[in-house]
Amino acid sequence: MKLYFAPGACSLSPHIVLREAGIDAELEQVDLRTKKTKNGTDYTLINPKGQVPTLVLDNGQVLTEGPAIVQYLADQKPDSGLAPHSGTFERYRLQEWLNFICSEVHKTFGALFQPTTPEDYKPIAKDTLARRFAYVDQQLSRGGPYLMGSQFTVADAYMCVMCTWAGFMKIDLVQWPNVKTYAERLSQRPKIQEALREEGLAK
Ligand SMILES: N[C@@H](CCC(=O)N[C@@H](CS)C(=O)NCC(=O)O)C(=O)O
Repeated sequence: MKLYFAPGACSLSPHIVLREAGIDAELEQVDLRTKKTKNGTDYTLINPKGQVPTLVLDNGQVLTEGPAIVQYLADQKPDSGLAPHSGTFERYRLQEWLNFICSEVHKTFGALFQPTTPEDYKPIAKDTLARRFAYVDQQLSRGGPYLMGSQFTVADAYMCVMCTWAGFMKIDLVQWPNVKTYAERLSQRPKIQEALREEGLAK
């Protein structure tokens, strides 16, 4: 299978999951500005949305949308613990987290990365993000050390990317001590370090 990614983008989440699951996959970089892949292919022919991540399976199926991709990958290695088994209540809990991260955190950050976002909107987006991180902080204070409790799951891979983006946007996680400790814990995971190195985000 092949994962299309852009360094440091949300595609880092399935990249981490591939490594945590021990799945061998080819990675191809996409230039999100020109919509060309590293080998010069028009990326919109692969994913008409022009967004990363995209997973292309060996049978030719194309899967887009990060939360769907990470669950697909986790289900290839059901004993990895990366996702609770389908049909269990815990699986819906995982989906609750993935949806929260996608729609409430990821997409709010998205506006800050967009050069066309009016300056006036940026403090509003940062204020929304502060409330979202405060929620994560509160949840971690009640359980942890991971979002789903004792087990690292694909939701943590996704949230790890959001913590990285907080750094890019100079949002200091120290305001949310549980999130800060959590982000540090994630950054110690060897597979996360490997993925960050591969994308040029760490030495
Ligand atoms: N709904 C998609 C959104 C993916 C997304 O926002 N990707 C960004 C990078 S983090 C992107 O490709 N942006 C370029 C664009 O929208 O043209 C998902 O959850 O996978």
